[in-house]
Amino acid sequence: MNLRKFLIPILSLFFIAFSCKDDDDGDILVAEIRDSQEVSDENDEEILTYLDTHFFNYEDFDFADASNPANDEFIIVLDTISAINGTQDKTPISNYFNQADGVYPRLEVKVVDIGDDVDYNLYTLKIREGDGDSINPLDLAAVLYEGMILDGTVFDSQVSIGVGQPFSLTAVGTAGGVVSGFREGIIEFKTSTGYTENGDGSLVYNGHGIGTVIMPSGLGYFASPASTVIAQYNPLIFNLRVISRSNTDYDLDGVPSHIEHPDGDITGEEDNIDGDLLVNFIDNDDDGDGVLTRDEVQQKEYEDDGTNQFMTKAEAKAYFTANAAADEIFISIEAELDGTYTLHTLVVPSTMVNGVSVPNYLNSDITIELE
Ligand SMILES: [Ca+2]
Ligand SMILES: [Ca+2]
Ligand SMILES: [Ca+2]
Ligand SMILES: [Ca+2]
Repeated sequence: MNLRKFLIPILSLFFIAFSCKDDDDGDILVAEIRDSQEVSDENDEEILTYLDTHFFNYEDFDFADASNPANDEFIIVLDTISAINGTQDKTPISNYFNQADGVYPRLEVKVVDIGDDVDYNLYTLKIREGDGDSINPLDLAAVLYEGMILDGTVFDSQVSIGVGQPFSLTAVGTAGGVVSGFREGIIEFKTSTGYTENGDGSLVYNGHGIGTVIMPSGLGYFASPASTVIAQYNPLIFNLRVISRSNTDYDLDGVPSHIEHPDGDITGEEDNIDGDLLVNFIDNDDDGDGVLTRDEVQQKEYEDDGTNQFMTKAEAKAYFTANAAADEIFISIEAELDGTYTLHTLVVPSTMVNGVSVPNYLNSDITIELE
């Protein structure tokens, strides 16, 4: 299963609006889409109540040593605090608000703006942030997850990285994309550091981010649920294990998208250097100087250290660390079919402008074309 079928079908909003007929006189009744702010406020109340009345299986996780390999097999289980099922002495999730820096578990709330003038509260329960790489909203991400509504009914889950992964985190609400709350939750975590193979062919990921994200319907499916389990305006919960990330390069200029937008947003002047209609990560000439970005940088690849082929990712990474030029940045390490690895880098020449080093592909005064 994957999230592709849980996209926000924008067109269906219009379909719903015209699909209800009045049997009496044949007039078309328009099923009104509710006000986003009103629903957001209502959802926030529901979520806060949930956080006060639910706990997770914190006794199964070693918080004293988060990197303990035993934690790599931890699966989050959420349940209701109640006398009936004998869990009235459990600690509610809401207790983990306002933890001191670095103390886990921790419950965080961030305000997400999706451009409709509503401030959506997204709640993230971090059990372990993750020991691997940070994730940028423009990345692809591979994630294990379980999606449910507040009463605990599961509408989707993925327990192994397979078909449909990794997700494009950028393509919100379009083919291959995810709901915006899913993306905004994922980027709060870091990836695994690797994996170990069990004898039976299954994998255990190591050091991955583990947690739960709870979102109002405005960051989920709002009025157009993509599953019969989900009602209109239902908040959503995703239990997450964040496994890996990979680069995108939507404008094929050789510069990975996450480097073109290190802060992940596309709202600042720095996100559209030449001020045209295209933000940097979809603009093949970022500074508008007539020289394509791919000609102002130089893509390089290494298959060996000068003598021996790279037989592990670690070898290729170590070679980069020891040998990269000052203006050379790491792009990726690619596994080849013959079991070796290829290191991809990018040379990004820069020029000092008012005491600041600016890449030439972002500086229209410099038009040097590289080989
Ligand atoms: Ca690019
Ligand atoms: Ca531009
Ligand atoms: Ca240029
Ligand atoms: Ca330039």
